Amino acid sequence: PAAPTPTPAPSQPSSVALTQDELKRVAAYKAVEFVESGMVLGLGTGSTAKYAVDRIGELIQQGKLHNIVGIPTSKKTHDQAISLGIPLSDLDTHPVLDLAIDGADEVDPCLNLVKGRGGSLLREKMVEGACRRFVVIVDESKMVKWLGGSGLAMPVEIVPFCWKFTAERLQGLFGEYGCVAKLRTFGENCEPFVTDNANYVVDLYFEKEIRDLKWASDSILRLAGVVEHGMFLDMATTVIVAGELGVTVINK
Ligand code: ABF
Repeated sequence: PAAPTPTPAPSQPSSVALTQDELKRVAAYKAVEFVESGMVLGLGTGSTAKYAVDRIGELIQQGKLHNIVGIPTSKKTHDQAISLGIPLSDLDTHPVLDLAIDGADEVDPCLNLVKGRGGSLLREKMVEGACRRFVVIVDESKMVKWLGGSGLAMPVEIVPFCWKFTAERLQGLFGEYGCVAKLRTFGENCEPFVTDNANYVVDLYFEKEIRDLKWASDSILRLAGVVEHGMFLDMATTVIVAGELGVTVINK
């Protein structure tokens, strides 16, 4: 993709540093400018996407957007959208979406993504894989040289049955990349984190870059026990990055 120059964030004096939350909001509001009345919209999950969903709800309430149908990517976003009065549907009824807006955990220079640190990767991949345009909204901290390069997790959703076996096989696949696989847990008792689809998540950590992402994707998906992974390859059509110098819109 081309490397456009950022446009200054609206109504912000250049000397005032925006917080990370404010950057997320700036990116989200910019993405909502692409929303038009009558669209079927994929509604993302996470703290950045939340701003976009709030904004869509606000524009509907103000009568500035009409006949919107939202398809949420998680139970949490479903509840948020309901509370805002956004009409909802599902992929069975609307198998093709006009636009989806969602956050990401990492974006590489080719606009490949890591998603799913929020735990909603399966529904996100189903919904965002069904849309004509997928707009990703991030603050500049999410931009990486290579997927996994932030040192944070690459999530894989797996079935709970014999999860250790699946985690070990995942780790084994990427031995030469210094991969460590950890079951995602929460709370003092380290209970397994359970997704909206009643599955577990194994987080993969890499020491070295995997250059052949297609091979990595195919290898993970071939393992019985794996439901889906958080690499979103060649799916984003636009990435909106909010940073200290302003907002950059990168089109694929
Ligand atoms: C979702 O929210 C996920 O795919 C990703 O894990 C996360 C990003 O969260 P945040 O916007 O809170 O950083 O889009």
